[in-house]
Amino acid sequence: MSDTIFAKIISREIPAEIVFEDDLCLAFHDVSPQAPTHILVIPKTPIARLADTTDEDQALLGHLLLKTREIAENLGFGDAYRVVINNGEQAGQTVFHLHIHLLAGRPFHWPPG
Ligand code: DGP
Repeated sequence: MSDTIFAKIISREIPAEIVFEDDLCLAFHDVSPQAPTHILVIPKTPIARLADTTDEDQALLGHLLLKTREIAENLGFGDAYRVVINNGEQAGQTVFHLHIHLLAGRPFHWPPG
């Protein structure tokens, strides 16, 4: 867990285009964007999946969502954006460090597929 690609981004072992950072989280552009704007918001603490969180993570999870909202607003997408968490391999998760996808800048459809 501690040597995922995202842990290396947190420790600056590999570069990323960072848009926000505080004590609890880091946000940076996705290297393989699925929309004109595609940001990943991650906790600095190494949690592999949403499924691994507990009631003790309530404040952290709230913080991540509120920062996601703030980042969307700061980028000018306050009215239309999509927030996604892939949990587990079968749901499309490829990096096992919890992350929120913030996607914006194009229309989104439902169901997401
Ligand atoms: P997921 O499939 O939900 O686990 O999303 C992982 C995302 O991480 C995927 O959209 C691509 C992105 N990603 C993978 N490796 C890197 C990297 O080295 N740098 C950045 N910025 N994003 C990465």
